[in-house]
Amino acid sequence: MRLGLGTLGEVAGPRVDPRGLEVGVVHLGLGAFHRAHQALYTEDAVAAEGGAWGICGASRRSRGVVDALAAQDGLYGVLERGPEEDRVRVVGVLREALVATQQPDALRDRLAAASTHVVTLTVTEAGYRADDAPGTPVGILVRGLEARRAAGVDSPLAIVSCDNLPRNGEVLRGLVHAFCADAGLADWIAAHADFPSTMVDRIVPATTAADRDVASRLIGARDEATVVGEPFSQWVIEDAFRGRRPAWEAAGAMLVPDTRPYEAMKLRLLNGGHSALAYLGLLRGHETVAEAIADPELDAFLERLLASELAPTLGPVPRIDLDRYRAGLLARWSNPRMAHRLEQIGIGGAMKLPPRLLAPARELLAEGGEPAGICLAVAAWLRRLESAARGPLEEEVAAAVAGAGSPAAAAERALAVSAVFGEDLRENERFRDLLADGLAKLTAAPTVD
Ligand code: CS2
Repeated sequence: MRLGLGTLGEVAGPRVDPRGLEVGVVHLGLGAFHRAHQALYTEDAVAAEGGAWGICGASRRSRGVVDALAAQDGLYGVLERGPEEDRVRVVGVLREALVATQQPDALRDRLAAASTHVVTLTVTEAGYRADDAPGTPVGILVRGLEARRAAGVDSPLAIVSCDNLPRNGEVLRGLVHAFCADAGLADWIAAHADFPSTMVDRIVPATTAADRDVASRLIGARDEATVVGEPFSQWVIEDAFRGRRPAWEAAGAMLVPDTRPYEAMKLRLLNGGHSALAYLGLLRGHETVAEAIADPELDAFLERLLASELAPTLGPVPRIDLDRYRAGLLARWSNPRMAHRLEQIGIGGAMKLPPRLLAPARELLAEGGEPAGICLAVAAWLRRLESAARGPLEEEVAAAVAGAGSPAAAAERALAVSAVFGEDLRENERFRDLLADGLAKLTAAPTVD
């Protein structure tokens, strides 16, 4: 028996009745993270306060997830993987799924529809580019907004970035603005679209065939669209909506005037810690986060990195106790039942490292501090690029470092790639020396002592 509307009543169903739930949200980037995060907040918001907030999700070009969901009437299971046991929840808020590159007009019409009030995005760090390929997330948004204007839809549209970038809403607003060919459209967008920034958090490893089997067994019907997530989840949203939106706060989201302290906390401690664990852990032969943090040397290194290099760059974070947050992170990473692969986290370092590790390094240096642990993690990334560079920027860094005769020369050459390191870090003697020390250490042996 395949999960779907036909199994409602036979298996534990979603918290809202998917039948008759109209679409009010368009989501770009139908990966596992959205389905394990914002979709649940939206479903819970509908369960608590109602509203026509079904989601139309668009994948960029992959048919796989769209077909699997179509065969299940949009229903799928979220496998919540606690340290002791698994639980499953069937989600029904996703009412439509399409492939952006194959159904561009349907997607444009959804964005233009008066019934659409919110657009959310999870398109990864690399999706925030201003190049003029119309198939990019920014191109899709502008085309939809153009159609919305042409259709005379005047209700405000909230465009909510959910990617791991500081000031993600502002960044997206700037890219959309820059992409607009005519000033009339840019003015119309400024008057009709909001771009709140958000901080999103939930660890969502890639789903395996075994995970789908477990979920199907727990659901009591075959689920080919399972996503896996840890029990923890957090969403902090800038309270900057002129129009309508789901009552996400009723689902546990925090709506705050300024998300910056939360962004810095999460990007530096969780994501920065993750990237350090990934590159150092891979060098030491580990495969998953739980394995890496069970390595006593790495665990001690991470505690030091968080406590003496990353946390000191944070100001107070309203309603959060940072010591507890840090302890919570170590517990989340240690969850032995989560197979969160270091390789997955290691992808895209050229985009990930600047906000996660380089920004705090700069601030630490400015205060006279020593980002030795950060530099060791960056050195591990450089080592990883020798075999795993992906994309033009990483290839540029790998090529710059290749053949350097000494760690000092390698550090010098890497830092010359200003698209990653800016113009300032190569001029900073302390940073350069620490990076060279890190490279020397890792060349001798992948030690983190
Ligand atoms: C990870 C994130 O892959 C990565 O770079 O650091 O995906 C991380 O798991 C999420 O941001 C957690 O919220």
